[in-house]
Amino acid sequence: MNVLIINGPNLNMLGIREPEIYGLKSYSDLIAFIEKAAGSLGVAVSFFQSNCEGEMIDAIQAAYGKVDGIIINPAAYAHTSIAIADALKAVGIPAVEVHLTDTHTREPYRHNSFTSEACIETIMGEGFEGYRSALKVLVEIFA
Ligand code: DHK
Repeated sequence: MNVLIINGPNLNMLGIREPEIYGLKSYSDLIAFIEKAAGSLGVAVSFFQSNCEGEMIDAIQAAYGKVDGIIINPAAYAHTSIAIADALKAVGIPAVEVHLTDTHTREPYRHNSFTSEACIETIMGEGFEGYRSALKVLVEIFA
């Protein structure tokens, strides 16, 4: 099973950005965490990170016919991007949305997620562990 992990804007700044909210661990630490979690679940993972909405859409479209599942943290684009939601619907690849923080307990403008409407499940507030939970959701689907 092949899963593409897409991380959106500012997640490359983990460890530097607002550590009181996002923690002290870096984006590289996140990649290492996911690689280890995926390895123990027998899942092959590839990674894409971008600060640009269009590049994220291109990555979703390029995944068509190539991966079994997508795990996406659209970051702030979750709250604004109907275009990313449409791309996820267009390819029809089972996708799980992850947020490191619980966006429902943060500012009101973070409460809605357009992209989660295109995902089979949304996991939030679990930090890095949320990506392991998302991998498990996809493993269950393909079991
Ligand atoms: C990450 C971001 O960058 C924010 O814009 C979202 C999300 C929350 C997260 O919790 O991973 O609102």
